[in-house]
Amino acid sequence: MSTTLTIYGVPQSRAARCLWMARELGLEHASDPVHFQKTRESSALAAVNPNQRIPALLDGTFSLFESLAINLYLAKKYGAGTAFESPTLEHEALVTQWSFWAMTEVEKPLLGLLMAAFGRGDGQEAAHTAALARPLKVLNDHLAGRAWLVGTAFSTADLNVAAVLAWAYPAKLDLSAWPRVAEWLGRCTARPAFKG
Ligand SMILES: N[C@@H](CCC(=O)N[C@@H](CS)C(=O)NCC(=O)O)C(=O)O
Repeated sequence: MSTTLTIYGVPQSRAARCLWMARELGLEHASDPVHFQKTRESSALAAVNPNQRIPALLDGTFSLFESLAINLYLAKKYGAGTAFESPTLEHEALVTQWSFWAMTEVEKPLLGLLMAAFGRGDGQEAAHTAALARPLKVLNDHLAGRAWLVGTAFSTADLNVAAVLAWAYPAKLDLSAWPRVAEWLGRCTARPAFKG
């Protein structure tokens, strides 16, 4: 499919989430690989995202920021006829629920562990690990008897949550207490579009 999409941000950043979605949908897109240490130096990025953070998306004249919001938009606009199209309002609501959940319940403490793994911890690693126990139990319980978060196929809910939770690997978070989460995350990250 020919598109006018530009995704801003190096793959070694939250832009990876949107690059993953773009690959899942087979979207042609340009990349402006703004580095996360140089976001303030890019006037092109500032024009698209006044927060001067990556990722950001430009689709024609439409601009959007927030990694998971970008993925919800890409799925809705370009995912018709694929597993990324929500068949019902309720399915779509659950996709939104899990996406917000990943950002509000998981991302911050996991980022704390990720920074620690790269030698830039805040000394609160025990608290971050403890904070993750509650959402990881919720996810582990939810995955009992189901392969995917919403419906019967890999969806934007899986992609958005896994894209956040994949930090568990470089953060060296031991997921063995939540085996269904570990297996599900393995299934998500085994997808060719993730590896790409
Ligand atoms: N909630 C935002 C967070 C964006 C964000 O903080 N991105 C980082 C890179 S992963 C960044 O741009 N850092 C540079 C800066 O904050 O100036 C999203 O998910 O898109």
